[in-house]
Amino acid sequence: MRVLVLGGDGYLGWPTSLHLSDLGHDVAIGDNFVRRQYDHELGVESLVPIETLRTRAQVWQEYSGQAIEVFVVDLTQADATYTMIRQFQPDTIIHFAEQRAAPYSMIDRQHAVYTQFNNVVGTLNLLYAIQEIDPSIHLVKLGTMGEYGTPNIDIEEGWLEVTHKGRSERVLYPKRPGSYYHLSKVHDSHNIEFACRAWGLRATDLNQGIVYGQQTPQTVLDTRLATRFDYDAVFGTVLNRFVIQAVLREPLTIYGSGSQTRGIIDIRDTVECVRLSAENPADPGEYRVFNQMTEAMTVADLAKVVATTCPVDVDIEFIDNPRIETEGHYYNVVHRRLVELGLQPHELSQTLIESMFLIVERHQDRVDRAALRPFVNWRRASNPVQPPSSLLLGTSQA
Ligand code: NAD
Ligand code: USQ
Repeated sequence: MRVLVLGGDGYLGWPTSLHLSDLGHDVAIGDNFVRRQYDHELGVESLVPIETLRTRAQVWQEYSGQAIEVFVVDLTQADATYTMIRQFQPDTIIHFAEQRAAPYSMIDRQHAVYTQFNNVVGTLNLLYAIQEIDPSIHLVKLGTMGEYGTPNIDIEEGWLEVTHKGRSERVLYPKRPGSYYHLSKVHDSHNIEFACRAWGLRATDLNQGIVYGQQTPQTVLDTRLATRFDYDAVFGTVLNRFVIQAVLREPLTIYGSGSQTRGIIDIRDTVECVRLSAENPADPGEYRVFNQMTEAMTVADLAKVVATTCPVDVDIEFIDNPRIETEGHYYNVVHRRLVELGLQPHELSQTLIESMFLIVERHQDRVDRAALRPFVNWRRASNPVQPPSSLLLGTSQA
């Protein structure tokens, strides 16, 4: 297949591109590098150093003999998006290219507007480009489990059979997301479903849980093939942060009571789920949703697994929850369809956490500890971005 991976310079897009290229698919990447720009804005960096996309693609070609073409394109620019698709002529487009941090979207009005503009307009341009250039292209779109929120009923895969006053209907599962970022994904889902209904497009919406881990069989071939690993309180996700905090002997920061339950997934399963979705496309006119998670755990349990795996004592700090989210809730998610397609899930193991400890130990001197502390409070309309501690006037670093 000819596969265009949008957002292929990011945490998940890069290893997915390598996985698909390794299997012989003809892969191209589209990205505008804005993720690297957020790091400059926030004064942080990936814990693991990452190469430029051009270097990454070059190194991969040396190892595999497979070329990965690179398009520097902002999806909110329709002309450039259309040109990229006309030039590459993909069979499948995998769309990772969005602003993906809930705290970033909750910094203030400007960041909320940016997030929704970037994500919703980018996806809408893409839908129009597919319709006008080649409606047979299969769109595989990264959504999120957070679209559903934490309802007091089972979470189905995208759709719900409802009987109301004696009449029945199949409806999109009701959504109650918890940030302006998560809301952008809900808006995308509605736009994609409508495009399938109106124009006969084919799409798979992958409602993915929180990803953990940093290595895949391809990214470990050479340090220059590494993917990013975020630890800061804006882009770092919970399990990755707990692992980094444990190695640095910093307390694991549980927000609220830690009784919130989330779906999680190993990065090696992410790339495999995307492959399975791409190689088994939706039918023309079909909008299908897969819940892309392999197990559910509370935040407190995630902290416990990390603390018990760590060879030294680890402190746990309960922080007043800066987010608005339900704790101690019901959570039962159906996630069958990817397993039916052949997914063999990796469950969270102490071995994996130990391997993450080793990665962190290697790069721990790159951490700015101040960046671990959360500063985005959902209850405030404005949360000023602090300069990193190393740039504060009057401070010096050893
Ligand atoms: P990431 O920020 O590392 O990667 C996203 C990439 O998209 C970046 O390289 C960025 O430069 C690019 N991008 C953003 N806006 C763009 C635009 N307008 N035009 C072109 N490129 C643009 O994020 P990630 O962690 O790899 O996540 C990828 C996708 O998976 C996102 O859509 C995210 O919402 C979803 N997701 C991630 C997780 C997770 O735990 N990381 C969980 C569930 C869903
Ligand atoms: N949390 C802590 N301590 C921390 C960080 C987070 O207790 O130091 C808690 C949060 O309060 C939340 C949970 O851990 O209850 C998850 O937070 P997170 O930052 O790991 O994940 P989230 O903001 O939901 O976003 C991440 C990705 C996003 C993706 C989403 C999947 O950044 O792109 O969409 O996971 S899901 O959560 O299923 O919506």
